[in-house]
Amino acid sequence: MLELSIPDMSCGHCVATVTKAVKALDADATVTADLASRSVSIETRAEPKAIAEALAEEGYPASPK
Ligand SMILES: [Cu+2]
Repeated sequence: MLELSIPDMSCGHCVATVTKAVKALDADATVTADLASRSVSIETRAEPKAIAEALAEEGYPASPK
């Protein structure tokens, strides 16, 4: 389980974009977002580094919690 802090994730649209970026790497990934704390829990087999790069590319820099 990957726990990331994504400070720029501020609404449902952001969550959708973040989720889509993760699923593009791993269609079977489970993304659980918590807007209040601007964080996500990701269940995936993709490399954490690849996830972080994909999110940064979408405009949502993430850092480990
Ligand atoms: Cu948003």
